[in-house]
Amino acid sequence: MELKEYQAGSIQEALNLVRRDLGSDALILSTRKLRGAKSASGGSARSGQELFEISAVAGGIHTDSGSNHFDPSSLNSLKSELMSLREMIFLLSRSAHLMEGFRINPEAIDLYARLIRSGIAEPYAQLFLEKGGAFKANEQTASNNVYERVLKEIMKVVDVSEPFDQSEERVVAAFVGPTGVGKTTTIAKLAAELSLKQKKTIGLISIDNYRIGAIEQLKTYAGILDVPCFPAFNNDDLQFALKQMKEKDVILIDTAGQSHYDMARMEEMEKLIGRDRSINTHLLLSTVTSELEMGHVARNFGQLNFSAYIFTKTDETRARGVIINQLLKLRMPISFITTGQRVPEDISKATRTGILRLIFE
Ligand SMILES: Nc1nc2c(ncn2[C@@H]2O[C@H](COP(=O)(O)OP(=O)(O)OP(=O)(O)O)[C@@H](O)[C@H]2O)c(=O)[nH]1
Ligand SMILES: [Mg+2]
Repeated sequence: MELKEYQAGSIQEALNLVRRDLGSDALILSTRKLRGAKSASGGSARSGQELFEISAVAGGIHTDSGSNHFDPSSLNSLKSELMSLREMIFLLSRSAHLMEGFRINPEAIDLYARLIRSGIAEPYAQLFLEKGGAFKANEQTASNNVYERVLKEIMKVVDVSEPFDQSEERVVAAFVGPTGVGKTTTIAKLAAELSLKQKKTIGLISIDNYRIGAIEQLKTYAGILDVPCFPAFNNDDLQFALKQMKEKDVILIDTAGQSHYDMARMEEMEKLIGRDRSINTHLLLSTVTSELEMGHVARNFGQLNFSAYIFTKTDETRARGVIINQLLKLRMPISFITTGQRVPEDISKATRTGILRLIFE
């Protein structure tokens, strides 16, 4: 793998040089503005003018098995936010404003690529860079500071909640969301954590009128933890179960997964749990869901008056920036993050720094 450097009087010209020499599969390793330097590689800049430098390698390095003798471990030492030339030209062509920002501070390109790679949507990535001062000329020498400031801006949109910590009163929490997002598994993880580690007394309720034997999964966990588990098919059942377990510290209510487009079922669920202010409802969103669909899920489940998000299956994607996209669409605190299938290990209480680490490490 041969690293090559290209210099020209504008980013676009430098990109053209890369494309001409290495083809459109080239990978951009770094971009920077050289002050007062002279063009050294045939670029069009003259002395005293702005000069931009791009370091790039030929593309296709991770698909070829041996013919180019590329050692994959050496890629790790390079920046993780590599961008293909094709991607970069595509992104730049979409926004003159972005192009201008990169002209002022070419190093912002690496940061932008990093945000995009992490799953943060383009307009939001641009917004965070702007807010973090990444497009200001006098910031260009302090790229670490810019990175930190951008992270701080992202952190500002993250709120967290701690539903089970401080309360003296009984906490009743319901878990809602589309099918298969991990509601029952998350309840099992929480029940184990709360009962075994925090020594709280727990009760479980399952509201699922749609599937035969739906309660069995929850009952199995209840049996292992030796906690009571009640089925509830209607409001009377629910009130009965809540009464039976009035001495418990925490009641966790499992619900049937449902399509967010099935508004009839949404209304049924609203009557059961959405109107009762003593129930804290958590909406579970799988991070594997597309940004667009996640937005629809949250909007339609909004009818249930949920008060926190739980993002699940964060182990199944590297584009965890969808969490930030969702917060920008509908701001709501995050209570928990789940990170795998293991019960009870794979769950963490949401913290602002933990979430940033999850997205950017
Ligand atoms: N990789 C991964 N899998 C998970 C996670 N949480 C749950 N799962 C898996 O997702 C699948 C569905 O989990 P459930 O807990 O049954 O999901 P649910 O939301 O209760 O499903 P329904 O009740 O059918 O709507 C199971 O195979 C779980 O092991 C997670 O954080 N990561
Ligand atoms: Mg379930």
